[in-house]
Amino acid sequence: MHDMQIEESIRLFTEAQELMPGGVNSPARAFGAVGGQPLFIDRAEGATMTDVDGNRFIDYVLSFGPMILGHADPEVTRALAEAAAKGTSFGAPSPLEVALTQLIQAAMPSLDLVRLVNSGTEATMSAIRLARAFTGRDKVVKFKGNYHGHADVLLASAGSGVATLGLPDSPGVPKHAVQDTIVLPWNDLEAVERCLEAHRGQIAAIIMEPVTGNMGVIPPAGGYLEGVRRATKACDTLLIFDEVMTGFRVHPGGAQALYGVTPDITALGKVIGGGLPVGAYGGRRDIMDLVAPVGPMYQAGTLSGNPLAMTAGVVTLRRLAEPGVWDRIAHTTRRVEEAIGEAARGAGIPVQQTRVGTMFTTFFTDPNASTDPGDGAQAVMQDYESVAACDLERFARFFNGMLRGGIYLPPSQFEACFVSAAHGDAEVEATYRAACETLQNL
Ligand code: KE4
Repeated sequence: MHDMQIEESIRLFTEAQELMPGGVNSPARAFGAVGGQPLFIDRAEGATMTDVDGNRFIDYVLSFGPMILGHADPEVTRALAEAAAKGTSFGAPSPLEVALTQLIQAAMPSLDLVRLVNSGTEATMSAIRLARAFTGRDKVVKFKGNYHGHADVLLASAGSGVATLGLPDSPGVPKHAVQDTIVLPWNDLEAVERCLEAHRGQIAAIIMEPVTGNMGVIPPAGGYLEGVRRATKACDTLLIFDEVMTGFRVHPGGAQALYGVTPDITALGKVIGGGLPVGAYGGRRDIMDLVAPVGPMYQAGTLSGNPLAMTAGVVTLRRLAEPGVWDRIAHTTRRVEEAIGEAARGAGIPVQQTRVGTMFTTFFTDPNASTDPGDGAQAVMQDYESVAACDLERFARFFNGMLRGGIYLPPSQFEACFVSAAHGDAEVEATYRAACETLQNL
């Protein structure tokens, strides 16, 4: 394992810390949970990123999901250059917004109408406002370990960066902003049923990551999504799927296609912008008709639907819709998971692996540890507590060993790994070798 030379990153990080809080523009990049300092990236191409000191990495962060075709995809890059030459923002509608929305609806027919915005946070914040407007109710339910961006109403026991930073309720979020936000354990249908009963007629919506990514990848327990759908329908509470991460990642049609459960509203982001700032929310026409200018629910945005993000999104979604493209990425994802699993077994390191579609996580916990004394049942990663109980120190050593081995993983046990169309045999092999070297010296 070569020791990396990161002098230029060190110099830049020193400068950056005098300019930006923590020297980063998102805490998820801060390496807070793994030690060391963030590396400053100079360029990225295909499955790789190269930092300012010339260190090259196979990338499984992929901008925390968006870069599903790989970095600097030639077709995306060419299309962006052509689009930029035609103007970058009009403050007026463009045909590209129609094209992207058609591609979203083709993949997710439950979105009768779609509103494009500029981030996943905007998408989920607007979805909550819409649900409250439609139902006339104020209470919302979210789940511990689920992260939906940083809107006040949802920044309660969030996952992702907040969980990693151990700040379940962020300072600056006034009590009244979250007084109607109920936080339940995820993957616990009885908890949902009890809550809906206790607050009968008061809950506007339940919002969830249908497959979590912000406490690592955790699929829903069997029947969970169906049960939540049934329970919400029975009391006219809307179901919001936050598919900002799972959209086009767990299935070409998102978790709603994978599990056959249709939400009332869906939030999207990441992949649909192909690496440019984007978000979207959409759903049943009778609900979306409340959104201004058709209805009274106000939401707006200077750069919403801007031509560059639309261009990158259109090229990305069109490519994903080509026969075999998405399946090949999912196949490579399975091979990467198998490679890491084989290396862990070879090193005698207990891990629990999860994978759904093109995203996966390696949890540093003993899969043979019983969840109930005496029954020897496998420890199943099912909720926030099971992730928080992982050996986070061992994860940090794994992260740093893989980094030295040329593999760039998300710097937290509470994040998901992503694979792209640009990852192939060479990347799987290199990942296997780095995992063997790292895990044997863990
Ligand atoms: P953005 O506002 O970051 O575009 O999206 C917020 C969001 C909403 N919903 C889900 C399910 C999400 O995963 C996210 C953002 N994900 C994090 C990664 N865990 C983005 C990384 C970061 O915050 O830097």
